[in-house]
Amino acid sequence: MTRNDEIATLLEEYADRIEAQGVEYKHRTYRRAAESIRDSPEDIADLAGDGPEAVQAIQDVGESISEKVVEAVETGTFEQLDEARAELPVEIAELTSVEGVGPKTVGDLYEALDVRDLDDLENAAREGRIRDVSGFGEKTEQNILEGIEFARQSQGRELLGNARPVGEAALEFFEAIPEANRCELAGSLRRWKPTIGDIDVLVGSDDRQAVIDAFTDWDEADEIIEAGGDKAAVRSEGQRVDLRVVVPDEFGSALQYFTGSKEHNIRLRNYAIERDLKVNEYGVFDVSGVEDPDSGQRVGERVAGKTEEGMYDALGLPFIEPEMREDRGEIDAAVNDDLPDLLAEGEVRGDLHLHTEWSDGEYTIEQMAEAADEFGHDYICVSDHATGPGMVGGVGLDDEELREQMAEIRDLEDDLPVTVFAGVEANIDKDGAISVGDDLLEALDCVVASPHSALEGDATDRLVTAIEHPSVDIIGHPSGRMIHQRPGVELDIDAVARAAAENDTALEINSNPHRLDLWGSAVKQAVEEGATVAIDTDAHSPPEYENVRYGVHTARRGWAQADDILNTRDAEDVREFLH
Ligand code: DGT
Ligand code: CA
Ligand code: CA
Ligand code: ZN
Repeated sequence: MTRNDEIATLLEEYADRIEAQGVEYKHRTYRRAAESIRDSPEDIADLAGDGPEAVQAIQDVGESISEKVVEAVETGTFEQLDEARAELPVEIAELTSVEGVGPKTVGDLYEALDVRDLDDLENAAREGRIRDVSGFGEKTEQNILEGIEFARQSQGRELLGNARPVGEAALEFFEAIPEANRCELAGSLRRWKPTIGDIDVLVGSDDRQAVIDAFTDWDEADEIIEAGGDKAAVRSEGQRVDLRVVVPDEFGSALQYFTGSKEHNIRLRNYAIERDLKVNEYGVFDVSGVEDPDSGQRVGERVAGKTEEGMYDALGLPFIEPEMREDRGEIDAAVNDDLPDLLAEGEVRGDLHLHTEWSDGEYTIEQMAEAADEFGHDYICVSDHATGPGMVGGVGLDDEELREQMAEIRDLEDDLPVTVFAGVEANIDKDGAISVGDDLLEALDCVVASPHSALEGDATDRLVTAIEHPSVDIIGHPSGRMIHQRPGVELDIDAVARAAAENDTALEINSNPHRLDLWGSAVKQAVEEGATVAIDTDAHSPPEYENVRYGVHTARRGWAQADDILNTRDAEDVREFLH
């Protein structure tokens, strides 16, 4: 976590705790301040060093919050937070990680049943005590039980968006060590899985000890879990980082082995055996005919191992990109020389789903357009929330406001550094209807329609209905899942993708690391059915444009090529698709 994240997290914890205690409104002020601090490019510790007034330069941070921030930067906490923790001694983060359990619920269940942590909550639900608390019922109790199971399953795995920066910091560290001859991320992080069990780093070196010693001295290592021989593990930002050091000559074979997936490696090994070759973390060996007289095992001449390309080449295969190594047919495709030419990071030219201060974003249309230009995009679509099912707290715009916004975009258009499509993120209701008037949908350049409510059960028909609406261009975050929070709706992806292909409606890969929706296997199905895919960030602030890489690598996990992706096209071709 950066310092800004740490401070924001403390303010959010405080907001949760006062909300749990029944304090109205004030918690929102804290949440807004937390969000601004998290998004601010200024280092909060630097500002705090100059005193509370300097901290107030950040949007939404007033006098009282600025003082708490200074105290938090100096001491790691602040007085009122400590008091709130003492008054309500519950594991608030753990409890609110359960879908459907918010701070209010935590407060109520603490008062009524002395629920303090996840175990208490689970016991209370299993014993049927929650249904008797005023305001709760049997259905809520059942939902809480399901939510607990989901929260527990996801415990211990980190979001890709949190793990990637830690892995990259480790990589940068090893790149600066003279004894490290080569280094790469491996494991699920190199395959860009949506969640990461641990971070694997591989270093090639002739001086293992020097590399391990340096690693245990790494500034970002908060705890040394183990160290010795050819491996070490430390904890950084709460995440386990596994290091393995191999001799440079075995770097390629070790990288291939430790990238996984295990399933890919097993299939590759079996493929090799049929060809009298043996694959392991030390290389590819030709074992045709050679038998060790003592052990009876076949040992052979080493034919590859220095590079990963050399490994696949020795097996007669083209290089298989890490994102594809999930045993989803990639070895057959390689054998048939039928591997896709995967989309690359630089090929995405615009972002078609983002928010401004008109709804729940924090920045103006101009600011988002300028930031997009700086990021390297040619176009954006402003897709603020419409009112309707799933929109709480007056976030969404009604049709009149959307018309005003469209007029403003038309007005600004010529002075903006990128093409700006006037759009909306409309809601798909439980029957598939769209929460904006048809004539307005028709007038807008781009309509993103997304599910935000009733996110359970099968929603295939509902999405197909939305896809068939003549004005809908993109289905945003199709399943509505939130990783670690809720599974989202069930979908027959093939049916959804077929409808999308037939109706020229794009399916989104939402690049927000909490969503990654659609995900790899679903993207693969969508692409096979001929659907067009849009990779969007759903940015609410400029730094979130950077998340597009998570979408790109998710697309690669789905075997997508540049032609499959709507926003690899130029602005004119996108406009034509939107028509
Ligand atoms: P994770 O950490 O749970 O997100 O997933 P991975 O894929 O990073 O798994 P991890 O860290 O346990 O191991 C890294 C890689 O090492 C894994 O992708 C493949 C390889 N590996 C580990 N254990 C085995 C094994 O028992 N058999 C084979 N063939 N490969 C293994
Ligand atoms: Ca791993
Ligand atoms: Ca590992
Ligand atoms: Zn949305």
